[in-house]
Amino acid sequence: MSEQEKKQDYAADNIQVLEGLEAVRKRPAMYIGDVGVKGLHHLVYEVVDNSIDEALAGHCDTIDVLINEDNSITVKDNGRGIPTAMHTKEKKSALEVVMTVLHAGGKFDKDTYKVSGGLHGVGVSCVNALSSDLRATVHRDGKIFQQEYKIGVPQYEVKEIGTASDTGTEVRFLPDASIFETTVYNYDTLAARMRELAFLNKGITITLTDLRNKDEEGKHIGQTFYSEEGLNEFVKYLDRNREPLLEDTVYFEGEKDGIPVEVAMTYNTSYTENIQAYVNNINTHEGGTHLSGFRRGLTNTLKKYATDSGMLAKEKVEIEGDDFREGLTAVVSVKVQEPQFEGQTKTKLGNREVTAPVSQAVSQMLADYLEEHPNEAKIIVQKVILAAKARQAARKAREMVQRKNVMSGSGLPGKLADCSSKDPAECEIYLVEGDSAGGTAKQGRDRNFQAIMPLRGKILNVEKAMQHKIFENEEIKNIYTALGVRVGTEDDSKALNMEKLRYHKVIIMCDADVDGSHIETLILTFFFRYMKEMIENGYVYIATPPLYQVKKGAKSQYAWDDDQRDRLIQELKGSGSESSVGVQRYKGLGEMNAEQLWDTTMNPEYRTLRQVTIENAAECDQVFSMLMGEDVPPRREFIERNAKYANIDV
Ligand code: 0RA
Repeated sequence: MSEQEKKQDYAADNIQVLEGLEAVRKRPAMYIGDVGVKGLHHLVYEVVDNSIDEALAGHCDTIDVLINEDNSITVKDNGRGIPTAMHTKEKKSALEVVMTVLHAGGKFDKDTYKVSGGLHGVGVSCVNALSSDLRATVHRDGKIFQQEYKIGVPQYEVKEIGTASDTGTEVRFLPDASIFETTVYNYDTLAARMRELAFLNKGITITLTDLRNKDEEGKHIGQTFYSEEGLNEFVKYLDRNREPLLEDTVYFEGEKDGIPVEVAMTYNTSYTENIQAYVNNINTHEGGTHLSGFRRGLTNTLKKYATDSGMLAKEKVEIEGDDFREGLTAVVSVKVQEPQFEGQTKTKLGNREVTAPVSQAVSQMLADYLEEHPNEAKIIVQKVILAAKARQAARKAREMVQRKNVMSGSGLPGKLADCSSKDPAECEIYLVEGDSAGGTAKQGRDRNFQAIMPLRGKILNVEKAMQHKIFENEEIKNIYTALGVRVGTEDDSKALNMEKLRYHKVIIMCDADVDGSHIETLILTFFFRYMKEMIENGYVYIATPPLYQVKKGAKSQYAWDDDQRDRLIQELKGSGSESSVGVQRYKGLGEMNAEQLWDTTMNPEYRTLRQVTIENAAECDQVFSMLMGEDVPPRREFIERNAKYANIDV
């Protein structure tokens, strides 16, 4: 082949490649979920996952992630380096194939156990397609190789640029600003994921460095994540603000029926259950077969132990699966070759063959533990019995709520000002802090589709209360009744039955001050613990009332932050007439009249609603337990430092 022909051939191949990557650019959301903040961060996870795979194959122990000054990202590992030899079929360097062909990532190394991979498992070529610039550098065979790309298109053939005494891969990419709504990376979001990955894959050192900012001493912000004990430490980390019931965590690691299973669990004094289940390093929010396996193993083993111990007969209580999970914190992590993801958000594991191995692993680890720790075993059984008694009381309270619904007239709470529409898809309910603001909202609303329900003062802190107290609480009963939802479905006694849900937007509207933010957190905690499905379906929102009104004569405008306020003041000052500029700081919703509240906060044409999402479930649980739990000092510090929620992305 002549040089000329070679060039043409190369170009022809590239056209094919382009077709694949063009599809990614046309419909990016199909490949990475969305083009918002989430998708932007997903790019990093996708690249890091490749290095994690290399580490899981035993060839790499360090991964460095840098947020560069221009918001580009560098991911560097000390693995074998992506192969650079000519790929015979594709007639180009293997590196180029990996970087430019969709799903080509794992092709070259069939023997390694490849199970990592982002939720969408799309590979690094996707990241390449969505980057305005990307540079891959490989240290391998004593040499340094490099290739650069623009929106996935190679700018030159893979070239040798020097010699190397080490091996590894470095990928630096700049997300395409014409694709992503935002291109600014959030350090805390990346840190939470890197920490999680370090716990899930013990022995790997992951560093994160933010080169955009320096601290007072002129040093860049950064952290190193490393876990010697894996899930054992993960569980301790999740429970770091809770009071432990057991001294140690119960731990299992091994392979069952060819499926790697790792489990760690412990009990604390709280009433909440916190089980995080992972498949191939992905948090499966919706659970699935591995979680069923965990529950089965836990229930069977504890039930047998409790029965054999004679403690159950003495207390005359019937225990159920739920009772074993009060105050339980656990992490289950399995690796599955071909995971089937199902469910609303594709985070529910469907593979049937996974249940038995996990159940066996849990049974074995727990049976061993109980036998070796009779004192702790007794503490656990006592806790379970207490939970069973509380559950019976809670059921009675809950049945009262639901029976009342069926019996009395409309069955709706007296405080609810309902809307006229009965189509849930267009209906909204505002949960408003206080009766006075509730009154204003009732006057200001569009009654066709907006319902208002005032909540009195602080609602119950569900993090600290036992279950039956929660279902006896007036405000909480009102929320259930107004929404039209019930607890318990056919296959899960704790799941939320949303068949009769009356509104697809639940909007929490609180004062924009410290108290308001606390009440907002209380309500969110309640939704997170008892109506998580509402959040997962994207039905929960937070209203954003303005902080200031800037006035001059008859002209008035609103500002949501100090910068905006200052700009408005300048604008109005510059606008001719004699009268002076006045600024009003809204301390509460009550200071606005009905019209102002409608204009700024309730009118769908102008308002900004922040949708509540669960970004990082493990971290989220911790944030709520810290904000609302027993341990007051860290809560105060957290609220003072940061009135919003670290990982509940609103
Ligand atoms: C396939 C084969 C080999 C290495 C890799 C993939 C590899 C990929 C990535 C992605 C990021 N870091 C990586 N490190 C390695 C090597 C096969 C061999 O050397 O025999």
